Amino acid sequence: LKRVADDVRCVQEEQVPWFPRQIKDLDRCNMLITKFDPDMDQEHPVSEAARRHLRAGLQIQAVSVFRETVGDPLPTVEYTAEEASTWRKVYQQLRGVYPSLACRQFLDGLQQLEAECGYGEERIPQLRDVSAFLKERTGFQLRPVAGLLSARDFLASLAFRVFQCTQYIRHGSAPMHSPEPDCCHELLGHIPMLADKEFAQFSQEIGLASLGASDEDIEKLSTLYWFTVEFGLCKQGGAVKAYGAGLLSSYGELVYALSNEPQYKPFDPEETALQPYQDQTYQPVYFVSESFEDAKMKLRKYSANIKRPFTVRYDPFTCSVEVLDQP
Ligand code: HBI
Ligand code: FE
Repeated sequence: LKRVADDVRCVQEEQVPWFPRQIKDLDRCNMLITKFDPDMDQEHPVSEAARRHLRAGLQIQAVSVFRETVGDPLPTVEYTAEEASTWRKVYQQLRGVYPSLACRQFLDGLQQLEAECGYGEERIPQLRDVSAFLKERTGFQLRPVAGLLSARDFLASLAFRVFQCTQYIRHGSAPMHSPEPDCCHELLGHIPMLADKEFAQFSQEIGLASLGASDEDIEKLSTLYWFTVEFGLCKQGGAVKAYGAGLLSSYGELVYALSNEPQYKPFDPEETALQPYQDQTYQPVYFVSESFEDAKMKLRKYSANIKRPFTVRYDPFTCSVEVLDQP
């Protein structure tokens, strides 16, 4: 009888997609989705330097597969004068509108980064310094990545407070737009928010909810991620402010999102998870949270309803995920 029970158990376990249990398992979470091929796309030219970084990124990734841990020092990149000038343009333009359009948590984070981590228009911050800064604030660390990852791999890393981060910069001919994540998007959009404790926990919880989830649930979590972490708005002091990285790293969409044009809906995970989205132009609809705390509570409730034959618990002492059978 016991053998039969064991067999049944094995069959059940096989239905669960593989997921990382320890932080070093993230070296296997590196499935790149190449939506954008710099050699094919005429509309979004990539500078020779960016191409070099893309290639370097790919090498970094190939090397990291064989590394024991994600904690190795991040490579330092020497950016060209043209790249530094792109950064300056992006920084100057966005910095000017942040005080009126970005949420308080973002402004606090950015101010700390400017005071303590070399943020400014003069140079592109190095991921190594930024990672050390974040580690002290919220326990998040960065890992270099060569481009868009599969949603499953990207979300899984968040469960371990690891943020997979591109290191190359967008082409200088279109400083206000990038079809793929680049370091302007990561450093200006994501990093200041990841320095906030509440937001860091919110991000980790999306990651934990994704571990071993079905493809369908990954799709929903990915959509939730899109409308919160990337394009989220929240209420603050009687006004609506931006906290999404896709907004905070794109001048045009940031201004548009906080104008009267787009439609607003209250953030409700059940509904938000089903909202179709596209990544080619501005969003027609944005979801507004009452506060981060509110978004986090709602997401937690949503995650608890995702059907998995087990529950996961993160152990910060060992940086690993404990898997507990559902009673
Ligand atoms: N990959 N490198 C990278 N950066 C992201 O921000 C990212 C990703 N893959 C998927 C993704 N974001 C989201 O669209 C969600 O699907 C998780
Ligand atoms: Fe992003």
